[in-house]
Amino acid sequence: MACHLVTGGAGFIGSCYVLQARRRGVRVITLDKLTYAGNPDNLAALREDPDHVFVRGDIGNAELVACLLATYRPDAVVNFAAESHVDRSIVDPDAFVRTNVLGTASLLRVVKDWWQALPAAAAADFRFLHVSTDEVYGALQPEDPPFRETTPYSPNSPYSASKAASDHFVRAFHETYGLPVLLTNCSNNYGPRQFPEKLIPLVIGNALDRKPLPVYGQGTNIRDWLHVEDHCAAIARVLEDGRIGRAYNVGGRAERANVDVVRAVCALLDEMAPSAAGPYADLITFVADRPGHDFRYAIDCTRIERELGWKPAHDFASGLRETVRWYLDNGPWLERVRSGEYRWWMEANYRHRGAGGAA
Ligand code: NAD
Ligand code: TDX
Repeated sequence: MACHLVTGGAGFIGSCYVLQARRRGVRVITLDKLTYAGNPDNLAALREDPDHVFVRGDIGNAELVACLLATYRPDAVVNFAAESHVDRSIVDPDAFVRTNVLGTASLLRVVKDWWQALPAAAAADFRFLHVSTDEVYGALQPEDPPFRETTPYSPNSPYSASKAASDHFVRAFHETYGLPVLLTNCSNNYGPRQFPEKLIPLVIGNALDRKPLPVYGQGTNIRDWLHVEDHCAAIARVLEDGRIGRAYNVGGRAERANVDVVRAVCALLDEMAPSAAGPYADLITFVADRPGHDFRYAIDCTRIERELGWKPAHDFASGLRETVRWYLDNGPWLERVRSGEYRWWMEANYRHRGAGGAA
């Protein structure tokens, strides 16, 4: 039975990957620190599953990682663990350096030491897949072609700078030690179980509470949206047949201006959870912009389509509808993650923006 060590598997994308991998019959060891964004509820379906092991811990804990590798002898390490929110990286960049840069570098070193001691056949079959982002490429203007794997890195936020640094370490471990690495650079994900600091679930939660829906700047910034299930299917394809040392861009070919995404969410809520107080779009509030806000991201995913035959299965309209439905059907999940630390974050990020208190 194949076995994957999945870091950050209690987060939004990692949990989707873990659930998919278990459906494919892969044994999974999840290593997750359970930061504010990590949520064991995301893996509740696997509580009785003997082929899923959950370990709470830090990717930067070399002893723990070495012990997990020696105990479970995984065929692949899939590294999702990261601080992932751009606005938080503006408030506290150090945390991003600790996990995304130092944590990834430590993980690579421990994996490399273990991999070098494997018998030849196991060493040849092993893969280290690092999950990265399109944000490492910087920002596009409206007329620019989408990011390709050859686009030079030009990160603008502490978050994207830390992800770019981690990507460079991954490449360096391949060039220097021959570690069989793969990278994926993905666009904005959406879908069930996304922490509600990110645009789509934040808007759903605030709308249901009749709170302001904070849109940064003019709402004209563009993101390329990909359903999380499609992202995880792409990672599985890259692990199976990706060329060692290569990066694969993954995107949804679904560019949308932020304000249009927020309006689309409002229209779905008007239909599925109508409010006597009026249309949800009345709550849209333009607030102070994100410093250094990248204008546009767009992914050219020709390489993964041509080489590996991957294509997204969801279109944005139906994927968004299904996502809104999930949040409406999972009120207790949303309420639990919006208690505690979340309240502090909403106060810290939105009070000074002039939204009249978005939380
Ligand atoms: P998330 O914030 O929802 O989850 C991150 C997970 O990592 C959490 O479970 C957290 O507890 C865990 N974690 C954090 N620090 C850790 C550490 N030091 N050791 C072990 N676990 C730790 O993030 P996400 O949206 O699921 O993103 C997952 C990965 O995908 C990240 O690497 C991110 O950069 C990348 N990515 C995200 C998107 C997106 O749109 N969300 C797009 C492209 C790439
Ligand atoms: O309240 C908000 N209002 C708003 O207008 C928030 C939280 C966001 N925005 C804007 C900023 C972005 O242009 O919406 C867009 C999407 O914002 P986020 O959901 O914070 O995502 P983004 O900054 O684009 O980064 C995401 O995609 C790439 C993920 O968080 C990253 O982890 C991933 O690497």
